[in-house]
Amino acid sequence: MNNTPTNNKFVLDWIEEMAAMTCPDQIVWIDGTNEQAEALRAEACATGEMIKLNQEKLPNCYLHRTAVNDVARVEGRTYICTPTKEEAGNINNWMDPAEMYAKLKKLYTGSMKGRTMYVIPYSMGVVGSDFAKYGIELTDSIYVVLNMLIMTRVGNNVLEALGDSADYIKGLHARADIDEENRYIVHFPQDNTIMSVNSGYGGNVLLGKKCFALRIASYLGRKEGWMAEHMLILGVKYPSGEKKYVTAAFPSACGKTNLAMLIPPKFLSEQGYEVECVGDDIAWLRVGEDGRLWAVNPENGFFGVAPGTNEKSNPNALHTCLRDTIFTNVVHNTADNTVWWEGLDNNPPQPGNAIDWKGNPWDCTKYDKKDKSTCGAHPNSRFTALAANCPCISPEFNSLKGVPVSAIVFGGRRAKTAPLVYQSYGWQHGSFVGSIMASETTAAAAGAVGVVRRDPMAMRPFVGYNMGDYWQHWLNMGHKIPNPPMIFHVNWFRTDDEGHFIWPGFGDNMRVLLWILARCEGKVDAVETAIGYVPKAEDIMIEGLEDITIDTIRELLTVDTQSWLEDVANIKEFYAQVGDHVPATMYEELAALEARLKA
Ligand code: GTP
Ligand code: SPV
Ligand code: MN
Repeated sequence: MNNTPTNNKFVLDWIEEMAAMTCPDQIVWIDGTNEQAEALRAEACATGEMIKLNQEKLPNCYLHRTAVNDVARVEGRTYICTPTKEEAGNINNWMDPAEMYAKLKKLYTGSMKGRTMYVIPYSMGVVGSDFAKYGIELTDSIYVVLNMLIMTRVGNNVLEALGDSADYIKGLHARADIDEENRYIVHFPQDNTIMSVNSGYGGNVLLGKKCFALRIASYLGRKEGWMAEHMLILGVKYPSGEKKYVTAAFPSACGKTNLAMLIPPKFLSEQGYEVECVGDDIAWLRVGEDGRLWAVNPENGFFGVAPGTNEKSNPNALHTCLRDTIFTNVVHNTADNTVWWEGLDNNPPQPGNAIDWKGNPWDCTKYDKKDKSTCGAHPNSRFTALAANCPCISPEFNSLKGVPVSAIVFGGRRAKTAPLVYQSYGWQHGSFVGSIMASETTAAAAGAVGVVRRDPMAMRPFVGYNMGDYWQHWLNMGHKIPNPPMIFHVNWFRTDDEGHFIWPGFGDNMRVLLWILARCEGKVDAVETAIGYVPKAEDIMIEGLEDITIDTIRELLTVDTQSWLEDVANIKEFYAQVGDHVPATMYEELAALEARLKA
């Protein structure tokens, strides 16, 4: 290779090896400049890979449609290839590394013939900061390049920071035939390597995101004494100007982006309360010199769920994606060359002016909420937008040391069991609360929607090693943080007998955040129950809420012993499935919970 922007032998040798296997016509280094990105956008529009949208209404915005069989992460085809199956554990798919390399080699061989291999040097975290980790993704997809330019920090400065070190994560992505039967998303944690083939969708192919920043990073974090978590990071600004930071782990499509950018209810905004967004999906957490836990968001943008995003639910997200954004699998409004999705507004583009996510004419009058096949936008359609464009982005977004965490919040979609909010007894019990998290499944992953499944710490699909060892790592971290955050659990999704959400959610979740932070400061009392501390109903502010009385709050806070005992039975099954590596401490916590429920 001539004229390479680095002389790093580890990088050059690896690229040469991958190119020898995949046989691209040419290799192009991505330098992070806008000129290069512009040329790639033009090329993608010329080939039909992207559609340039109305540049007055949506400057620098584009639309992309994936293959119909390629619309979400595929957990069944995601592998952790550690030398032994035990290291990957029972929750991950595993295959012997040698066997997997051999299988992949067949799929990659010649896969880039007639195509270009792009070399993307990127950083997770601010380049040069203590938190930053570097990666290089090789891909034959312009869509991936343009998404990575938004989602990560890309450019020659990454290569400069890497110097001649071998300490980077290798990622190889080839679209191949987008063949579902041969789709693989594979991690080799011991080799710092990620290999993805036969997909062109989000989390399967933007290798800095779930593959690196969670699966590989969680493995590194355990080895190096830090944590990589599926968490948003937000700052609450008080009228006094003081700021407190909260991280929250909810499973995919359960409200992280929404909570991270929330706008407080009017009566609180008027008093001067504000929320600032540091991150909406991933947090890397380290113990600071001051004995507190500090968080950074390693990403540079948001890959957010489009449906349901509107001026009322999440105005900040909506404003973030009005420019410099790539939309994936939403409706194309051909009347004015803009985009639309279910839940944006009540004015869907009319028949004749609407193309659905599959690229077919779409008739909004045939839309039936209960029949997903009538959707114009895919339920997991997304926007890729720059964090810097978010109206409420935190001034600490680019901070080198991150932000100090006061509270960690777990949560999921539970129609019945979990109350609106409860507080754990401390780090150990809080880790247990994380381990027993459960949620009804969503469209963010392929498979059935609405089935309750256990999703510990919202990390079930993202832990790069044995789940039991991951829980032990949580417990161990507790001993290393002299001043640990308090740990809570929330549920915005409790339903009434007709199946409607009882809690208004979205901006009104601020009311729960304020209770959480008041608990951290010891400023408010609570009621002790079998599962933890629950608020006194009068301590959740209901000012300005229509249809919500103190009795509604009481209902939202009830802990139903019978359904919790059923949950305990289900947790036992899940722990047995996780297997031998479940820490004894977790079983002790489970026994203690059961005893309290039966008392
Ligand atoms: P990933 O990007 O997949 O990790 O998802 P996420 O956790 O960031 O979820 P997001 O904020 O995009 O929300 C997903 C869905 O949950 C959207 O349809 C939202 O409208 C809905 N949602 C978010 N917050 C709330 C809430 O407080 N109440 C209710 N009822 N729905 C919510
Ligand atoms: C998630 O599924 O949690 C996402 C979207 O954030 S993806 O990047 O596809 O994983
Ligand atoms: Mn996510």
